[in-house]
Amino acid sequence: MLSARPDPPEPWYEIHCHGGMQIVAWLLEQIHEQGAEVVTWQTLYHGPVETIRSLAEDALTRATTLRTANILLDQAQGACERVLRRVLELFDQSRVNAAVQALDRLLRWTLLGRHLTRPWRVAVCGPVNAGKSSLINAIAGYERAVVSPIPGTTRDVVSTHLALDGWPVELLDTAGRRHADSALEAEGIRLGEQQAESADLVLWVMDATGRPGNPPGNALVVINKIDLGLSWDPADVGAAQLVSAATGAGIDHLIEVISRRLVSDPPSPGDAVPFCSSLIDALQSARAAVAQGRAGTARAIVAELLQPS
Ligand SMILES: Nc1nc2c(ncn2[C@@H]2O[C@H](COP(=O)(O)OP(=O)(O)O)[C@@H](O)[C@H]2O)c(=O)[nH]1
Ligand SMILES: [Mg+2]
Repeated sequence: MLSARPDPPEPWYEIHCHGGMQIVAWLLEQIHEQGAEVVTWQTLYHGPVETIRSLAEDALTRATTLRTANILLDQAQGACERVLRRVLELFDQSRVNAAVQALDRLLRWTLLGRHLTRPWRVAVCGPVNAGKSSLINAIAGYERAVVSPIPGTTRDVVSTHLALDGWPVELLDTAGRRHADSALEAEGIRLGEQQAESADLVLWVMDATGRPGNPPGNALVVINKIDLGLSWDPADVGAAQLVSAATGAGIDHLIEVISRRLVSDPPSPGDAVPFCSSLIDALQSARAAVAQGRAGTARAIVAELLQPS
């Protein structure tokens, strides 16, 4: 389908086609052979120069939830850029303390900023048969992980992508820890432990009808199968979420708790949020420079960020 808007100042033609990437590539080739220059959407949309706003627009196209898209849209409309200009002004007025405060306000959202286009990784760990795979299915609301009454079925790390309270999350289903009968299973357990170490949050699932164990210190403890009744005192493991993957009891609340563990202090509409790792790294270097008494270096870092490249 061709849609044309041939009037000045610039004639505009849109081609909409079916057939996948190959057809698009072929069409571009044909048009290029006719003398047209092929450019990316970024160049077409905001020119070849990269600014903080154009970086945010770019990130916006990679947002997977409405909540993260809204935050990125604020940055594309200049929220972050405005604060950085203000920081630069404060440095120029030698108001270093005020500049630091503004930097610290931005850096409150370091973790969130790194997870606007990349999901938070939440590892679901715990003993075999506690109901880890069932819990993931209950949270996701669909059958994704393998659930079976035979202990140790989840041999590989299976991941499920979903939005929890508007945050993009990758739930990692790990093999339970127990004595491994086969090399394959041992590999599954090893993979699971590796995932748990690098995860942003560990959910430690325990069986309400089993024996209380020793959940790792910073994990979010979930006691599952409460539909069968509790055979031990949940106070034995400290704060815990009581759920039933089978009936869905407690799942809504668990999702809220996970969301608050990931983002305890979500930004308000219009807030400046540093939205990508390169920006966050630069701001952290600037902050570290001021801490070492090098305000000039910090100023230069911020100025560099505001310089179109
Ligand atoms: N009654 C009851 N059974 C459950 C619940 N969650 C899991 N199960 C059962 O417990 C067994 C082990 O579950 P699974 O999710 O495979 O455990 P995993 O090894 O931790 O992944 C299966 O038979 C499930 O149907 C629950 O909330 N209530
Ligand atoms: Mg499993």
